[in-house]
Amino acid sequence: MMRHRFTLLLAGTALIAAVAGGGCGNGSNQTKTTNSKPAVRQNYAVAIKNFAFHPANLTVGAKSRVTWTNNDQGPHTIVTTVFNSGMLGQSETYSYTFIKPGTYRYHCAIHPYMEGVIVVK
Ligand SMILES: [Cu+2]
Repeated sequence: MMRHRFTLLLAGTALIAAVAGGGCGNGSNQTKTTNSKPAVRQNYAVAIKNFAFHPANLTVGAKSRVTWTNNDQGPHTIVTTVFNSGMLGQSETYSYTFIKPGTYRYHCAIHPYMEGVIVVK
């Protein structure tokens, strides 16, 4: 009679290559940048129409993405201290994800009287 022997591969001694750091005491000044691609929690839209932002005042939570759409024929821009959309032609959009809470006032560089504010909570 033939006996089938089942060989159990016991992975008991997985070789964990413990690459021991050379023990160079470099202190703990490493800065971790793990928020390069934050997850967007919510999306908001701001329309640009008749030389105004609609809504001009918008309150969002942190990590919200706001998308501006230019519904005018002429170009507009959205300029804040943290970003500049550049020229937006008709039907063009610009999106920005707000990470840090704060009050972000913006305007159109071409028409400075066009103003808006995003409050990030
Ligand atoms: Cu404008």
